[in-house]
Amino acid sequence: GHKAAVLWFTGLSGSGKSTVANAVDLMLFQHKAKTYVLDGDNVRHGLNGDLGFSDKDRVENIRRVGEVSKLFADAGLLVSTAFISPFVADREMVRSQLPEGQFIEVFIDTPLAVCESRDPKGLYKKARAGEIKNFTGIDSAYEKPENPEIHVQTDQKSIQACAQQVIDYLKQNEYL
Ligand code: GGZ
Repeated sequence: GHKAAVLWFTGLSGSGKSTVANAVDLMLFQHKAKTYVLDGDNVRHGLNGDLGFSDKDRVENIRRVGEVSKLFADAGLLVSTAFISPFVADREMVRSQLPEGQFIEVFIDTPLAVCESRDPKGLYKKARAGEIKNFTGIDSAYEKPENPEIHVQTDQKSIQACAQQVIDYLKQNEYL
C-alpha cells in the first residue's frame, strides 16, 4: 500500500519535469501504486485549453491543476504534476488546500543555460528572437522554491537517478 500525495514538480521549460515525473511514475507502477501524471500534454489542450501564458492565465492554470490534483489525492492516488508553476504564492496556495503532508514540492533545478542548450522544441530560440513573448526565464519570472521537499539537479545525474531520489524520499517518509 501507499499514502495519497501530490508530487508537485516545478522548474523551467526544458528542465526535465515531465521526463523525471514519468520516470517516477513508472517506478511507482512497479511498486503497484495507483498513480496519475498531470502535465501540459493532458491538461493544457483540454481542461485548460482556454488559457495562455500571461501571469493571470498561469495563476488560473495552477489553480485548476491544484483542484484536480486534490481530487485525485482524495481518491487515494499518488499524483505527479509537471507544470512550470513559476510563482511561489500559487504553489503555496495548492499546498494549503491539501491535507497536511500531501503536498511534496519537487524542484527540478536545472540552470537556465542548460535548459536553453537543450531547447527540445526550439522555444528558447524563438523567445530570444522575440517571436514568443512572456517566456519563462527570458521575459517572464520564475520564482525558485525556498524550501522544496526534494531538490533535483538533472545536470548532475541521470534521469533514473533523479527519479530514484524521489522514490527514496517517498520511502524514507513512509508514503511508499
Ligand atoms: C513558458 C511556454 C510558453 C511561455 C509555451 N512560457 O517545454 P514545454 O513548452 O513543453 O513546456 C512549456 C509549457 C509550459 O506550460 P505550463 O502549463 O507548465 O506553464 S505554467 O505552469 O507557467 O502555467 C513550453 C510551453 O508550455 N510554452 N509558451 N510563454 N512555457
